[in-house]
Amino acid sequence: MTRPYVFITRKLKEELFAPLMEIADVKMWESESEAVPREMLLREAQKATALLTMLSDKVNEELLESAPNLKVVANLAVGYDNIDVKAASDRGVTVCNTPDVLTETTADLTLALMLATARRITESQEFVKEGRWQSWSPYLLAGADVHHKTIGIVGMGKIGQAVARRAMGFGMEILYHNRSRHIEAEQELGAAYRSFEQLLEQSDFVVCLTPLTDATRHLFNDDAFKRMKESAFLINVGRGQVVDEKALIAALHQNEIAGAGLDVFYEEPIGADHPLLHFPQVVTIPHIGSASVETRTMMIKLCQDNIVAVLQGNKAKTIVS
Ligand code: 8YV
Repeated sequence: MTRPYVFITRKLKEELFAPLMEIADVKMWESESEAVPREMLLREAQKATALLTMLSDKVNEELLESAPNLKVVANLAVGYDNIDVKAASDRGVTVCNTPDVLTETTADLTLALMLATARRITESQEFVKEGRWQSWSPYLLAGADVHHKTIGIVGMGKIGQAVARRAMGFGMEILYHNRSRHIEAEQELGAAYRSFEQLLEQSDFVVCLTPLTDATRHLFNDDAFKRMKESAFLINVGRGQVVDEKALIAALHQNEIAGAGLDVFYEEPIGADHPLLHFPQVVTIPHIGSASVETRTMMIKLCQDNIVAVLQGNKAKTIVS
């Protein structure tokens, strides 16, 4: 019997893949930082029994059509907006993601970004590095308090709840908006449900963690920014396309909001000439929500476990479809 063939779309630590290599032929794309070219991905998909993919790989009809042997796609992320899950399910291809293992790490980063934005940490570092710190003044780089303010979490899934737990430690009032209510979160975290509009109007920090779907694309539009307090900050650790970037830029120009902390962007990666980089009140980081060494290892292992399970005829641990 021929061994299954697994294609991994980035160069990852080979030593992590011993269990998979025992049962399958494994090939990795040679680069750690560059996405695999589309033609090559399509070529590899033709032979693949399993794919380990990144958010930058589009798993759509075109790819699935060219992959007759494909049984499982394991995406190295909790989000899977790069995958046409319905088209995969229709063909009997299992789609897996990496929930849970990245929850706490992503919540840590969310708090870090919120604090950095409110307290002007990156601006302060540039100030010191550029030798501009020559005297002290009472309002030097004075930012906004985080403690005891109101946080509004849009998307109260596991990461949203982990953010809320951290916010409790800062004495914050916690509001949330979600497709469905989370009675447990309300009881355990004292989080209060609000409509999206109420949340925007009442929060000092609006934290976007909602997945990208047709319903959430451009959720943050002109109207949303107009509803936010002029003193409020948008913190986006979810998906860039949930925010209409043109509307955000206009809102920042018109001081409709105080600033933004952004881990995600409409089109990634962004270049050094991106308009959002011109605002001192915007902190930008390169989609590193779950990027700790420990968590990346757990995400990779979970992808591998899922692939091994499917290849051995068992049920994968974390199935999307
Ligand atoms: C990842 C993410 O950092 O899991 C997700 O959905 O957006 C992040 O955790 C990254 O995109 C890895 O693919």
